[in-house]
Amino acid sequence: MQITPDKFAQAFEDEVMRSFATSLRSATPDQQFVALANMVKRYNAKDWAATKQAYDQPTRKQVYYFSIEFLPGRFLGDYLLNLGLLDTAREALTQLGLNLEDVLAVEVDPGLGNGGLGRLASAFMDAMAAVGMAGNGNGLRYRYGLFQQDFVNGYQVELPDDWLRNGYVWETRKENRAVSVKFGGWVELQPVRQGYLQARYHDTEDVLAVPYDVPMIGYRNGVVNTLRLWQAEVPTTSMMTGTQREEITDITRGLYPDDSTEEGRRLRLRQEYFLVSAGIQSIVRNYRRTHVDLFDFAKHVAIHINDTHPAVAVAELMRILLDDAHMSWQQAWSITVQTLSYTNHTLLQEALEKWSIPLFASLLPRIYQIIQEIDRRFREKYVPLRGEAFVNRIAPLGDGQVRMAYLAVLGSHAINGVAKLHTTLLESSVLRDWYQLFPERFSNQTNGITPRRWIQTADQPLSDLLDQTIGDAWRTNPLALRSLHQYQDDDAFLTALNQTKHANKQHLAAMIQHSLGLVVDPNAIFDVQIKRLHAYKRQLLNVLGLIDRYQRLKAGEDLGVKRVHIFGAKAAPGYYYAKEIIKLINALADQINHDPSINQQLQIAFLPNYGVSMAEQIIPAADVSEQISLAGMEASGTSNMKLMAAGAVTLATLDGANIEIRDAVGPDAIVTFGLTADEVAAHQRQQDYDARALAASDPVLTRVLSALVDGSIPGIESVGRDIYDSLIRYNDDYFVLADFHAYQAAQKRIDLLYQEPLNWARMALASIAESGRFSADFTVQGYGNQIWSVAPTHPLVKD
Ligand code: 26V
Repeated sequence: MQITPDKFAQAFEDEVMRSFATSLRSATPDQQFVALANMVKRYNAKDWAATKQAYDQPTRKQVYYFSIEFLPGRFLGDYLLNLGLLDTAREALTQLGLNLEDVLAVEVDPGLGNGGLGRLASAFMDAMAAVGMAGNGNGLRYRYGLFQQDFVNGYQVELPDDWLRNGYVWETRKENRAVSVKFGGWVELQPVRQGYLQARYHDTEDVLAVPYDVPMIGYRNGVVNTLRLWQAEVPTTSMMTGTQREEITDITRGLYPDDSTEEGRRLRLRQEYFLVSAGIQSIVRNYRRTHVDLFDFAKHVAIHINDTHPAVAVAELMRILLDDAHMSWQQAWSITVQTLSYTNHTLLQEALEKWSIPLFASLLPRIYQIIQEIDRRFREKYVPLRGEAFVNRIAPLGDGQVRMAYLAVLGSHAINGVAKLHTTLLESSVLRDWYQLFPERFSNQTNGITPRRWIQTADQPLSDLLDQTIGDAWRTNPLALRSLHQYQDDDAFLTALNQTKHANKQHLAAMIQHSLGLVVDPNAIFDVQIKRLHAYKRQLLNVLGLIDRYQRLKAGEDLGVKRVHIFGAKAAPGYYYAKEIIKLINALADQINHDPSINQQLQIAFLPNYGVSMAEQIIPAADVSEQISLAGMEASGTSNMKLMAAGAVTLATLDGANIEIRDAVGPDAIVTFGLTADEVAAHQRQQDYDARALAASDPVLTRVLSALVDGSIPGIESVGRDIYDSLIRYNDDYFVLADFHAYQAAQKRIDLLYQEPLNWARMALASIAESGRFSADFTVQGYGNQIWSVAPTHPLVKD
């Protein structure tokens, strides 16, 4: 897109007048934002139409990425970047006496996901557009996103995320593309001809699925893909009453309903089937516009199942091929398996979805019939080969439940994990039997992040320094960042790198002061742990380290450096223990931040309502990236990659993608510590871990742990006791105490390293230089090659 800043400024003024009948001077920031967004939409429209037309070529293969979560973040800044207009817009607004960043900050951040899984889905959307892959997203348009987090007296409180209150400027409602999704009722199978049955559905509840399309603009390549978000509505002809209507609109009312009740679980399953059925019907309908039959469907369509939430796709595609296209079971099954692929995102047993058969069968009777037949044929084929016990362990139906992960594996030609270690563990534990059965279906696709959002848009000072130092090739191919290595002994560059970090820290310091009223020193180490609050991620290890540090400072020890520990984390509303950790962090922060005796050598900033937009402010300012999950528990992590790209030094256990980060930067540019996944597994197998004995024999741990229960931290009477009990009485499930000393020793190394600014900058340089391989552009190309058989039109070349 070519336009001068002057012209852009003029167009902006005109747009404000046209949209709001007001002059720029009297326009509100919200109006300024919408006007800019309207300009972007206009600039983008032709490319979007052209891309759709190109994808309609009957020989072009398309990918459909199904995900119950997307966390796109704000779009305007990235759209401007991708259109090549970011600098132009910034200059134009400056001419007009405005600040572009202020206008960008007006945009709502759609919280249509929980964390890493949803953010990954959005990174893939960005990356597929960037490399020119025909990638379509399918998700849900939740009326309310992930709750807004506030702290009251240190406790998390959840407020509704009314993100659509003022409308959403990027979406287009496509009512003419609506489809009908059927729930409940009963099925009649009528024989029509030899061996074929016609399914007739009776007394179903029909839900109208209306798509809202959001453009996904490729990086300066004219490609515009589509993220399609489905909304549940009452059919216009329906005679339904109030509560029935609400049952329908409830389907897309909110992200992840409370699944501790039967009603909540039923709603969740309704969401999953709604997404899958709407999405696949729409794909098939579109496909039929350019193909006479569905026999070559798998040649032209790849459907990806992001975690098990859309795994019912296996049965839904079968249903359409059998009942609507009247294919034989064999034909339908072969097409289904060739079309579908599945990514696993966690090894945690409690997160593997299973549905009780009565619930499933009553809600989705035809789908359940099909799963029964899938199960029957699976058993018929494999019991003779592998024996009853083996097949019982892994069949889609078992223990009175529908096992979604097993259905997904059986119905997909490709299954992948999200980091090397994770894939290995999948193959050797959670999906071991399946790996034995279908080894050729498994592959690893290590996660990635989008350097456009995290470096180019969010980290202006670093981007400028990179341009000045190595040119701007890194903006299209992040592997070009490797040329930074030649500056590793260039003191001028290393100093400049430290200066950009300092500038970003000043920025974050201002934000922290604004948000928490806490004044922090940009010369302190900014140590960052930002991710969902979960016991396995071990925010508690960080906290115990802080208690130890605080106690040492109070005892007059000189630790050589000032530190600010920054946290961002939401806890699931029903996850009581995680909420207790939040309270503990806030109580400790209160205590430490208000203790003049330690002279602000240590401060804690727990920023409420962590999300994508907040991450954009925190990450560029991070010195230390805390990636301290219990080894073997974090499938990959992606904040580790973002923080690495921002030049933070990674402090990590050998878990998830941390291992690949260590391999990338080399052992001297990362600080690792703690038990390995194998060691953890050995302790679990041998049941030889005794947290109580460990703590009792260790004076430091004894001193740290007593702070939880001796009243020295005000306000944690019951919370401190519960957390203490989780460690001592219930034997510390996540080996926090086992890794404590290794963690503190690692932090001590960080303290020493940080006191040598040029050496520190050298580590930061190595992180940035090697971060390119974690670009999601490479990740989606890996999926394209090994899973979807789809080639990019703007491939990114490795090495
Ligand atoms: C879900 C649940 C739900 C119920 C209770 C506990 C629990 C624990 C974990 C999960 C994780 C669901 C899947 C997920 O979000 N996995 C994340 O996916 C990221 C992208 O692949 C990856 O970087 C993270 O390591 C992984 O945790």
